[in-house]
Amino acid sequence: MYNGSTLNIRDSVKAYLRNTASPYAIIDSAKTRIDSVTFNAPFVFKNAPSGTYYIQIIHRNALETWSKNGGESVTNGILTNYDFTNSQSNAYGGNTILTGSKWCLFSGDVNSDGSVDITDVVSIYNDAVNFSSGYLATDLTGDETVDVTDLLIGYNNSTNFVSKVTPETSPADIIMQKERSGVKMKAYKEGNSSVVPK
Ligand SMILES: [Ca+2]
Ligand SMILES: [Ca+2]
Repeated sequence: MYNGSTLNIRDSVKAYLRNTASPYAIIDSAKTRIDSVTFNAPFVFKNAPSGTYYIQIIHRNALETWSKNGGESVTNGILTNYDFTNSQSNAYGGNTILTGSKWCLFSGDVNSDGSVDITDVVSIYNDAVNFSSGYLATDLTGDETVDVTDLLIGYNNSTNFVSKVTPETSPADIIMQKERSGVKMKAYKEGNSSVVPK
């Protein structure tokens, strides 16, 4: 959505407050819109007692991303601002990508399964060839049309086997996820449509 200076759309984003200890229970949630110029997404958590939590970010086509290791201090009923953009280390596992001067969430997890892989790319491709438009998960750039620009972003992230890194994922999970993405990519290239719909 970031075009190097602003966001193409004031898009809605959801945040969950998660306990900092396993099993990282969900304590509260809030929804807001990200300002396209200031990149602020002010959240107010009304239910959670003040304390230290992970902030988990969910967006229609961004990769699920959590705040940095250790959790953040959140006060009940008070605006919470957390900046992912100024440092890679503000995302759990450093799982963000530098675009211009901003650290951005990875884009392209169209089906919200925690990784950007060929399944997402095929969805974007299908909407691109149909000239789909509107508020769609496959519109990665946020310009309300699905075209080759969206496809390239998704494709690049899929070839890098981008997948979520959270307190719930172990290094072994990440390796497994990358292997699964690789197997799906290989099957797709071999024309095995039972693994990946065409
Ligand atoms: Ca996906
Ligand atoms: Ca687009």
